[in-house]
Amino acid sequence: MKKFTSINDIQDLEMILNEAIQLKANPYSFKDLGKNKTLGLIFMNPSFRTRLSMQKAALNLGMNVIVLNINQEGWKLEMEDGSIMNGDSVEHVKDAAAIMSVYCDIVGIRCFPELKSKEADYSENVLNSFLKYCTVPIVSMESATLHPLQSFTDLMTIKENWNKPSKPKVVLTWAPHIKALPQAVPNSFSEWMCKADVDFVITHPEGYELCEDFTNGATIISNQEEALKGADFVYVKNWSSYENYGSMPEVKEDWLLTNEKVKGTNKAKIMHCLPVRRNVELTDELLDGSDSLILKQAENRIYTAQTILKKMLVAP
Ligand code: AN0
Ligand code: CP
Repeated sequence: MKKFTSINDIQDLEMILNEAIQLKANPYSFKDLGKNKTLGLIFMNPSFRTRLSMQKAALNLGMNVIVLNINQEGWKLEMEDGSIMNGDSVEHVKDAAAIMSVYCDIVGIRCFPELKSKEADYSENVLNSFLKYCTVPIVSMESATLHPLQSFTDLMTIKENWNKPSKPKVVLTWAPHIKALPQAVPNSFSEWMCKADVDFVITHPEGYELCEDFTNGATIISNQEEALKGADFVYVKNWSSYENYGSMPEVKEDWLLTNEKVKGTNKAKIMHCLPVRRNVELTDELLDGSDSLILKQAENRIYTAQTILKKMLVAP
């Protein structure tokens, strides 16, 4: 596997899900595969789970790991080809990516959107520059528009927690937040759910429509109560507006999910990628309740990362 930047890099979804489940049962079964191989992680934004689960996954495979928080510890990167670098930026991505490829056998990159220009963010300029100039496999650790490691994990967690022959109903619901957040997690979740064997519904307030490139195939219901009816899994996430890019249009109704609202579901399991602002995005009662899958999702981040790294080690 040369890159993992979206579901389009997966050939057989069912097969890779089973591979992750097998690795979870036997995490050290490939502990020599990564001997003398190095994973290099570049973070342009904060991270807790992605950083630690990638490291843990690499260690389980016997790899070495090096990490650079580039915005705090590295030189400011220039992304534009042919630019005259007489401004803020000190190092061109062309050089940085080429050098990472000498030091590392696999490179991970986290590059959030700036949420200023839709065109700039949705062009995935940063991720694409690394793809262009790195000569080793690249893993997205959340880019401007997608978070494929998270969605792979979410689907794995749904599969593990569903044992009926019928398709589960999965609802993605918008949640309140105090800051404008990227659309990467819901875009990516939607893209994966539309390809998975589930009935997928999205619900959000007016003004929070996601980019149709990723929601194609989903049922969109604007009334949250209606959307939640009979849900088996409820995935909670805030995102900022795509249309009025990066803004937070006013929401009059109460979108915070509560125990009361969950009563209309089919005893739904509650999911969130984390980090979560407790009692702003999701209540303590749901996060800490017996139907919460949040810790299982965080745990599974190890095994989906390990599956992707393993594929890159076996056939780079
Ligand atoms: C990020 C986001 O919403 O994309 C990362 C989530 C995994 N969350 C925040 O910035 C709080
Ligand atoms: N879910 C997730 O990607 O968490 P971090 O932002 O902490 O890595």
